[in-house]
Amino acid sequence: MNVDLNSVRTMDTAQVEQGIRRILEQSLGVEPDEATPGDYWEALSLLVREINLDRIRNTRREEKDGSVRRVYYLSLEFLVGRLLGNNLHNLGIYHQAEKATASFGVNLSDVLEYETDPALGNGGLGRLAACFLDSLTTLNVPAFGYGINYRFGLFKQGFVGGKQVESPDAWREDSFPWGIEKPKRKQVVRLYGQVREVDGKAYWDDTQEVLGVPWDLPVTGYNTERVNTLRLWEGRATEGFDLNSFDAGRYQDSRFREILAENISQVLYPNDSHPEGKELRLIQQYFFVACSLADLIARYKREHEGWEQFTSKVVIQLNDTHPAIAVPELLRILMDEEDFVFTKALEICRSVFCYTNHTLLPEALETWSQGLIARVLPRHMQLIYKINYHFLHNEVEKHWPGDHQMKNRLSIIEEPNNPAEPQMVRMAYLSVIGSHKVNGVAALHSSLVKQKLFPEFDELWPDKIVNVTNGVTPRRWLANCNPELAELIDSTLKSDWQSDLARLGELKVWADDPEFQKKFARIKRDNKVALASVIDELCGVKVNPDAIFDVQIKRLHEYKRQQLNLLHIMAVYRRLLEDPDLDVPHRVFIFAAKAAPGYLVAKNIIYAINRLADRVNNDRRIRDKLKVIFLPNYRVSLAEKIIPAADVSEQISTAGFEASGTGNMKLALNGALTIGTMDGANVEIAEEVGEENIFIFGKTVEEVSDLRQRGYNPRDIYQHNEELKAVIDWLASGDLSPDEPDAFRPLVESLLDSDYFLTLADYQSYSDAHDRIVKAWKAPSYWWRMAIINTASMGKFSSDRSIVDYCKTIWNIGL
Ligand code: 26Q
Repeated sequence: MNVDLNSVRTMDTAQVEQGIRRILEQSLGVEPDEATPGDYWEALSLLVREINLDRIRNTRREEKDGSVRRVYYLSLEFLVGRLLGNNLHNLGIYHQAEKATASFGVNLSDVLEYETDPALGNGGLGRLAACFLDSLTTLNVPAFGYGINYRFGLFKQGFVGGKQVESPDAWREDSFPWGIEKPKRKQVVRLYGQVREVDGKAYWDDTQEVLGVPWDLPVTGYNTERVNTLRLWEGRATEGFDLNSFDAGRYQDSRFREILAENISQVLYPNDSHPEGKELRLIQQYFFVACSLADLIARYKREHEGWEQFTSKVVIQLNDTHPAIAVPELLRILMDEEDFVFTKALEICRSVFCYTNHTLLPEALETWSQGLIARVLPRHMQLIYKINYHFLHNEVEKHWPGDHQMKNRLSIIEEPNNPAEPQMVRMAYLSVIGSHKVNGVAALHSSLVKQKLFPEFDELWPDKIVNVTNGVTPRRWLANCNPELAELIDSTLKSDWQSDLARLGELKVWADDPEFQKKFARIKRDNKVALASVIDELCGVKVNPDAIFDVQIKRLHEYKRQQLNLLHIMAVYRRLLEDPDLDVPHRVFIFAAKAAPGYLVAKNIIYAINRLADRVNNDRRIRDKLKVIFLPNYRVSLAEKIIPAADVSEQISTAGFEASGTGNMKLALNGALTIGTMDGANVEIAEEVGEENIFIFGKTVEEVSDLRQRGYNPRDIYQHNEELKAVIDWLASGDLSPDEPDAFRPLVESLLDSDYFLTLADYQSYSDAHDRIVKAWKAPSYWWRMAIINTASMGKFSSDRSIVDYCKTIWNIGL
C-alpha cells in the first residue's frame, strides 16, 4: 500500500510499568499493591487503548487524501476473541508487559484470563471475519468491518445432568475498555410505512424510525502502525419523536418504537444452519446494512465530489447472504435520493458488491417471505421485483430466449408449490445478481457452488463465481496461543514466518531430526499438561498428558458427525471391556461444541456423549486407558487452550457438507494430525501435507452421490457390521440413561431410519483410520515427523494469503 505505516515504535518495560501505575492510580483509583489481577487487566487495556487511539488518528490522517479503495466487510458476526494479549503482541510489547506486571508481582497470563470473550458470533463464519480483519490490517489494506453490537452474544453453555442448558451472555456488562462510542456518527433507520409514487418518483413515508449508534473497536495488525476499525451498531429509540405520538394519543405506537429500537441489537441469533423467518432478524439485517451504507457513503462524500469515483473507492463484501438487503438499499439510495436511473444504479451496485457463500445445505439458504419484506421494507420489496424483472426479461431472456422454465428457476422470487404458501425471496439469488463476484471458501466447495448451487448463473456469467480458500491468522492461532512452539520456530528459522507463513516450509528439513522432534514433542506435552489442568478444573476429571489427545471442537451438527466419533468411542470402550489388557495407547477424546437451542438431535448427541463420558471415566476396569471429556462453553478463548494441546484433529463431516472448516487449519498448524474426510479444506490440507501425513477415510463427494442414487439403507449396514450393531443397540437399550430409557431415541432413529449424513456408511472406514492412528502413535519418530510436516505445510492457510487472493481476484486492489 502506498501509505507507510510499517515502522513500529515500541515501549520499553519501564514505560509500560509507568503507564500501568499512572492508570491504576489516576483512572482506577487503586494503589498498585492493592490492585487485583482484574485491575491490572483494566489498567493494561486502557494503556493499550491510548496507543491504539493515537494510531487510529494517524491512520485516518494518512488516508484523508482518498487515494485508496477501501474494503467494507459486512457481517452479522465478528468473533474477535480476547483483545488484550492480541494487542500486546501486535504492538510488540508483550514481553515488556510481562516484565512490567511481574515487577508488580503479578503474572501476565493470569491477568489476561480476566477478559471475557466478546461472543459476537456463532462459529466459523464469525471467526473468519475476525481473522480477515487481522490480515487486512496486517497487509495495510484500508478496511472497515461493519456489524452489530449485540448486548447478548451467543448463549453460555452449561450442562445439567449432561444436558445442555443455555444462559444469556451479557459479555459487555463487565468492563469492556475496547469499544468507543461515536454518537456523532449515529444514523436514522426507517422501517415499515408505505410507498407513494408521484410523477414516477417513489416516496417512502409514514415510517417508524430507530437510531443506530456506532461503537468502534480498533483493529490492530502485526508489524504495522495502521489501526482499522470494526464499527458495530447499537439500536436506540429516536429522541423526541415518541412524545409526539404520545400527545397524539398513540401511546401504543410510541412504546412500540421504543421497544423495537431497544430490541434490535439485543441478541445474536444462535442458529447457524437453519434460519427461521423471524421478523426481528430481518430488521437486524436491514438495520446494520442501512447504518453501514449511510456511514460509508458519508465518508465517501467527505473525501470526494460527485459519484464518479464511488466504484473505484468502495468495495463491499457480503459475508454470506445475511447482509444481502444491502443490494436494494444501495439501489434505493441511488434512485430515490440521488436521482440515478435504475440501470445506472444497478450497474453501480454490481461493481461494489461481492458475496461470499458459506454453505451448500439447502435448509441453510436464506429465504424471506415476500409478505414480510413488503411489510417491513415496502420500497425494498418493490426494488427487488424491479431487479428481478430486469434480470429475467433482459439478461435471462437474452441467454435463453423464450425459456420460461429457466425464468422460473432463476427468479429471485420462488413460487410456492402449494398456492396457500407464500412467495419466498431467495437471498442467495439476490446476492449473486447484485454482485460482481461470488466466492466459495475452499476449492471443493467453490466447484460445488458452481456445479450444484448456481450452475445456471455460472453458465450465464462464467467469470463471476470464483474460489478463495479460507485461512486463519497465524498470529492468534500460533504465535499467541502456542508461545513455546512459536519460540522454537523463531529460533530454528530466524525469519519472519508470522507475516509470511509459507516460510514454515523451511521446517521440513528438521522433520527427521531427533533433537528437533524431541523439542517439538516436549512442547506438545507441556501444552497437554496445561490443558489437563483446565480439564480437571472444568470437568473434575484427571487425564494423562501422555495419552493421545484426540479433539473435535466445532458447532454441534449432524453433518459434522460428532455422532460418528461417539459410536467409535463406544466401540473402543467395548473392546477394552472385552480385553482390559489390550495393547493400545491411552486415549482422551475431547469434545467442545454448542448446539443451537432448538436443534433437538444435536442436543441429544451432547447428552449421549456426556452420559458415555460419565460411564467411561468412572470405570476402573479399563484402567484409565480411555477418557471422554466434553468441555462446556466452547468459545475462542477455550479454543486457544485446546488447539496447542491436540494430537489428533477430527474433521469428519459427510463429504460435500463442510464448506471449508477453519479449525482443521488451526489444529494442523499446531502439529495435530488430521483424521478427516475429503471435504471442504481438508482436501487442500491433504494436498499440502501429502497423503502419508494425514488419515483420510470415508466416502468422497462422488461416492456419496452414487450411494444415494443407488438407494441408501442404513439398516443394511447395521445388520452386517457386528460391532456397529452392538453399539447402536447399546445406545438404544437405555443402559446409559437408566432414569430415562428412551433418552437416545431421537439419535437412534435418525441413524437407523434415514441417516441422511451417512454416519453408518462411513463407520468402518473411520474405525480403520483410527487403527492406523494407534499404529502410528506407537512409532514416535514417525508420529513426530508427521506432526512437524503438518505444521510446516500450513503456509497456504494463513488468512494473509486469503486476503491477498481477495485483493487480486475480487477487490481489484494492488498490494
Ligand atoms: C442465518 C439466518 C438467520 C439466522 C442465522 C443465520 C446463520 C447464522 C450463522 C446462518 C449461518 C451461520 C454460520 C455459518 C457458518 O459458520 N458457516 C461456516 O463458515 C466457515 C467460514 O467460511 C466455514 O469454514 C464452515 O465450513 C462453514 O460451516
